[in-house]
Amino acid sequence: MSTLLEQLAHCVEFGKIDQKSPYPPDMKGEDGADELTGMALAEGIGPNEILENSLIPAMERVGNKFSRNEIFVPQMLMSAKAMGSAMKHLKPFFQSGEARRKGVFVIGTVAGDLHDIGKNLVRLLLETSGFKVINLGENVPAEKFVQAAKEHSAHIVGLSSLLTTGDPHVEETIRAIRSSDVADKVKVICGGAAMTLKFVKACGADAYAKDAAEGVKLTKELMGIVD
Ligand code: B1M
Repeated sequence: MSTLLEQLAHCVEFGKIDQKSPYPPDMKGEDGADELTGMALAEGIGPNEILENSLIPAMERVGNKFSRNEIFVPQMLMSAKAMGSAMKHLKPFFQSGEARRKGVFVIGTVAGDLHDIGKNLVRLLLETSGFKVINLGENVPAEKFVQAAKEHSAHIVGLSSLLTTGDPHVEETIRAIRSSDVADKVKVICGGAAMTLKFVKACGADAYAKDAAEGVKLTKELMGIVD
């Protein structure tokens, strides 16, 4: 892997947002995720490679350290901010896809959950693939998913959930969709660290996506789209 991608991963792992950011103290004055992502792109490293080989593995390491109580919420937040400053550079590449619309996808993070990085990646990739995406944001109550699906004549509703405490909200949201008058019009896809195929199937979802690329693939499959 290029040294630049390793440096970038280090910045995300340790929460170094940009050169001006005083945190972490031992990296004061050094380039951060902001500058390094710009440099990586200028060197011709592709946005997907930056994401898959640097940013996502770095966030995984952050999660593992948090699980082992080696870091706490403030450090996790700095990492999320560093990831955000990198994503700012990648976004235009993902958005430059064709404008044609293949279908309408309503997406949100379930009630009680504020994690948005993965959900926003799924959204970007869907948009690049030609879908119109209605982003409901985070901490979205069940009835808001149903209301948006109706209002926008959605083909797919996507739930993102990273907390196991979100399981009852996933269940409740799918139940609300299945008992509404859009029940036979929409398919439901779930994803996020707290989800498993077994759980989402038991809740009545149509599919579970382990990552953003699979989310797009399954969306196309459920809608019968052949590229
Ligand atoms: Co939180 N957090 N967090 N956190 N956080 C996790 C999820 C955790 C697994 C960390 C850990 O313990 N190892 C853990 C949950 C444990 C559990 O429930 N079993 C956890 C916890 C406990 C918490 C708090 C409760 C901590 C506390 O306060 N004590 C708290 C909850 C706040 C709340 O939501 N109410 C909290 C807070 C935070 C921050 C705010 C600090 C920050 C989020 C910032 C933000 O999102 N803007 C944060 C972060 C950064 C993480 C980790 C480290 C990284 C998440 C991330 O962005 N990953 C995370 C550990 C981990 O997941 N390994 C953790 C990168 C992202 C690209 O991946 O989101 O998985 P991900 O998305 C992927 C796939 O999952 C999939 O595609 C994406 C791209 O490939 N996907 C979908 C996601 N949604 C999809 C939807 C689809 C399809 C695919 O279709 C609709």
